[in-house]
Amino acid sequence: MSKFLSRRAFGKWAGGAALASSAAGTVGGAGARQGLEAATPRETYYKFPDGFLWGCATAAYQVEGGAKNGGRGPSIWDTFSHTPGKVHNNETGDVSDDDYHLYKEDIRLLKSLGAKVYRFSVSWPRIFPQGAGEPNPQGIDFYNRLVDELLAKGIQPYCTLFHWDLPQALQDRVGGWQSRETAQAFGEYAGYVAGKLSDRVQHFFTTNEFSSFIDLGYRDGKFAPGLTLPAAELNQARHNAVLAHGLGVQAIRAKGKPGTKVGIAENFNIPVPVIEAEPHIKASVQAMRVLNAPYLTVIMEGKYVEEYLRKEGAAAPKFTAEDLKIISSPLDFVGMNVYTPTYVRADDSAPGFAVVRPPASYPHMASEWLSVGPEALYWAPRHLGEIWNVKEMYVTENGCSSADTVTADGHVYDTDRVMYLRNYMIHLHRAVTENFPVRGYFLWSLMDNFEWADGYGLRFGLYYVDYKTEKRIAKLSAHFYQNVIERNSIV
Ligand code: PNW
Repeated sequence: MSKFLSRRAFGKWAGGAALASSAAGTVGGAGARQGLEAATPRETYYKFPDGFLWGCATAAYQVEGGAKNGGRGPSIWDTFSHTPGKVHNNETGDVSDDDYHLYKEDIRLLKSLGAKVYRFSVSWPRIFPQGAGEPNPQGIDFYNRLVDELLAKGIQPYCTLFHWDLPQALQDRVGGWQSRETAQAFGEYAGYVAGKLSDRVQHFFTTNEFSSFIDLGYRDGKFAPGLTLPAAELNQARHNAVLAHGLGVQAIRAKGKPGTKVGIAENFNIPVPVIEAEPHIKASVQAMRVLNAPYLTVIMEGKYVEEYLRKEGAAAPKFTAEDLKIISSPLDFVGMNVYTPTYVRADDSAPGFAVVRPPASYPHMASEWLSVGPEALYWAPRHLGEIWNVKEMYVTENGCSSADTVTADGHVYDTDRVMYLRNYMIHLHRAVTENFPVRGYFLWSLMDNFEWADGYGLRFGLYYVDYKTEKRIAKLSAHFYQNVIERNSIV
């Protein structure tokens, strides 16, 4: 290995302290810090406000492994991934990153990035192996240990309650999200976890990305439980999911310590005006409300927009006024998962906008769906602020897949991910500069993990994971992000 490419020299060249590089590695000490002087970057105009909360996000089924450990029951993703032909190479989350056992090492990786916050999710079937009824004390114990370790390292925990791993028992007993009973069970589970963790966790997210677990799971059959329901049943499942969110909000407020904050993590459609001119901006505002009608709009407005009800006709969801009140329970903050833009233009015919499909030449990252549109990270907070007057926001996910390879010198030079992140962050900076109240940013993801139907074939991590050895290797993007956090500025 040449001197230039030794780990330490790489850290120097990257302009920050050496990063912890494997489960067994060491975090750079004072000596490695000298690298900072060796490569002081120029000041930029992209400074973030003091106290901006930089961090990373993961989700239980994607990183934990330990599928049979600690009394965990099966989830619909265990069943789905063990069904041949559903996931790339028939891969499963049985072991994954083994974070269930290696969480202390993974928190060390976070610490060496300088992360202030960490967004993790709780596995519902660890807490209630049967979906409801008797809690499994070993389940909450794992999250107690995780939270304590984060706090000991000075990292604030942000907890997501549902990131798609529905207990299989609920799918079997009542048809999962097709039943209101699942919404009730979610409320009880959310209240239970808030009761146990809110002495140390101040921020909870109810659910993550409705359209992913409902539309992909119950309409397209691409995600667990792999169903392809007709429109009326699909819309009812959507309704049950937003109802679950509302019941969760109420339960967290009832059972959490006073001062506990609750919000949501949602990948709403992000309408970006094709060009930034008034008619298209107006169209993008209308599109934001209409395209997100079944989920975020009803949560923020307490009613389904007319365009949605009219379009669905007889297939529209059945609901009561009381349901709408629960669904629109006030939130303390809104989290946005930002990946791709939806380009829209003004259009004279109703509903006043048209979606502009990208041409075949439009660039995307390793995931085909992940078209590159950095402006999405400006328009998401702007729409939330201008349309619904949201007073506290987080970027709960942003990141990308890349065809990462470990080169002969032992490094991963993911220059495309660095390009992607830098450009998105510049647009986030614009939003913050215009005073949209974005308080923090969670990069997806801390490390490579089980990418749902794409299995281990697509990598989103700042750390490369060798799944044979569970070794973690800091990618170039990890050095980039460490630098951003250290300087609180895009570098
Ligand atoms: C999110 N799309 O999923 C999830 O919250 C993560 O669990 C996941 O690993 C990450 O993004 C990367 O995929 C998405 O098709 C899945 O637009 C699909 C889409 C967007 C987000």
